Amino acid sequence: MTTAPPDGPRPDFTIVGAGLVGSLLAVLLARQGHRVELFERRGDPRRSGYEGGRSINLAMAARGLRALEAAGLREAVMAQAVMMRGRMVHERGGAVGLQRYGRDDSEVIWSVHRGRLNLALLDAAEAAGARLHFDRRLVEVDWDAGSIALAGPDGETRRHPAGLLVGCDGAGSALRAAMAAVADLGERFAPLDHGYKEVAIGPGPGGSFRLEPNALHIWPRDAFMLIALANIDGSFTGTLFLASEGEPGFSGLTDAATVRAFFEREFPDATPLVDDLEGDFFRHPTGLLGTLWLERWHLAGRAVLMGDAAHALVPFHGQGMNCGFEDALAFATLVERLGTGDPAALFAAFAAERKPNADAIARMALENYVEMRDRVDDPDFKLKQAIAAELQRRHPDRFMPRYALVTFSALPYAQAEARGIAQAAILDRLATGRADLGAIDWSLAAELVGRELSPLPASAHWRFPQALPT
Ligand code: FAD
Ligand code: E1W
Repeated sequence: MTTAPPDGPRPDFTIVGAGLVGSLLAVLLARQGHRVELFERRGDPRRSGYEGGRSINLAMAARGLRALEAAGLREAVMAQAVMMRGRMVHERGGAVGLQRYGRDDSEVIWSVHRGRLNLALLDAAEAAGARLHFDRRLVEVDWDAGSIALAGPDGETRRHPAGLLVGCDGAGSALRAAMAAVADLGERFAPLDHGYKEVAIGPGPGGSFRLEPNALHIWPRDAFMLIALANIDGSFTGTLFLASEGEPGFSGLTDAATVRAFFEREFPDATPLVDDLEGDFFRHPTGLLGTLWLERWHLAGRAVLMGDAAHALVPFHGQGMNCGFEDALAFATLVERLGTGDPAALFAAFAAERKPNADAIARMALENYVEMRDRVDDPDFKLKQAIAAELQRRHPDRFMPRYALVTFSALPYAQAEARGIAQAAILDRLATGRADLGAIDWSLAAELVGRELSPLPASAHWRFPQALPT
């Protein structure tokens, strides 16, 4: 229920949600000179701190960095990032090995602190002239009046005149719900039967790292897995991905002794590094995972969705934020090109460009879960990876591993997916019945690559200039 008439002038853009995507979009649009207002449900993290002081980190890849660069923030973010050269796989038997992600240090990803990244983006948005409103939760849109209602922490609701509405309010988007009340968005949420839990690994003596810092650690265990990413202070954030029900599952991990026994049995080398396993396990909520599919992202020139609000993904490719940042950059680029005179056309152009790509990364992220859990330590997988590396060396103009296309390049995700399918068929054909690289028929390989793969476009070869490693 609204209590007062709308206050304040009507902005050009009203962004709902000042998370990673909303705050980046505010920077990009405000820098173009647009009047931007940003409404965020939570308090200002610059005053109240973020996420209860927990360190949560994310893998930043080329697409994310490219968007940050456009916002003038690449250097500031990279100064606090930890380089990850590959996945460090901790096998059941205790064997540990680094599998490089790319060919060299121009093909790496970066562990960044979510809270600090958000702060940097909020500061930049304000500096660019965006108006930020915290403790303002979108509760209602009056489509006829063109106003929104926002609830404060005291429960009081205020109305504001809305500009073009952009929903960056995450997977549980309130703007999406308000749009769905007046139009069929073709929404479908496909829950994953697995959830996640974060556990903290503290720094060693003198801020040292108790695991190799420059890697993404993975303990793949077929039906579940643990991962850990480094923070610059020597700590790591670990995340357990596990079935919600069944054995083993979160539903069975109900007391301290069971949790400890599970960790000690499954992750004997990691468990002693978790300082307060039981505390973390029972204090931190179990996160839910799933894929959100929408047929429509926009409402007749009034409102548009992006980031998780439009396409929540499962996290197994580390691309949710990267994709959301790419959305924000694509939208800002279209605003620059088309202007705001015909918002329906602007929103339609945005959805036409981005939706096929978001759909593609959503599918690839789902596939990667299976790969991560039970393929990274499998001999057939390793042979195919080795063949792929050799094919790239022999045919760099046509063959690039799908992981590299997704993670290091700016090739649209849909094209990365399509090329990945063609490449997988070639790898299948070459690897079948072969035990090692020495047995591969390289002339057949050359023929298949020439026939099945067109030359890669320039966007696939795009790389960042080497940044300073931490
Ligand atoms: P959010 O970050 O969810 O931000 C939404 C914002 O909107 C929040 O600030 C929220 O408070 C606000 N909000 C919500 N409702 C309202 C309302 N009614 N009114 C006003 N404000 C509102 N991505 C990667 O690229 N790399 C990774 O390594 C990676 N790892 C991940 C690991 C896990 C376990 C998970 C779950 C996700 C991971 N992701 C990763 C995905 C990434 O977290 C998301 O894609 C990203 O946070 C999406 O940003 P967003 O701004 O769209 O949404
Ligand atoms: C990355 C949460 C998260 C983030 C990630 C990745 C994974 C598994 C997860 C995918 C990957 C970086 N991945 N890593 N190794 N092989 N594939 O590349 O971000 Cl669970």
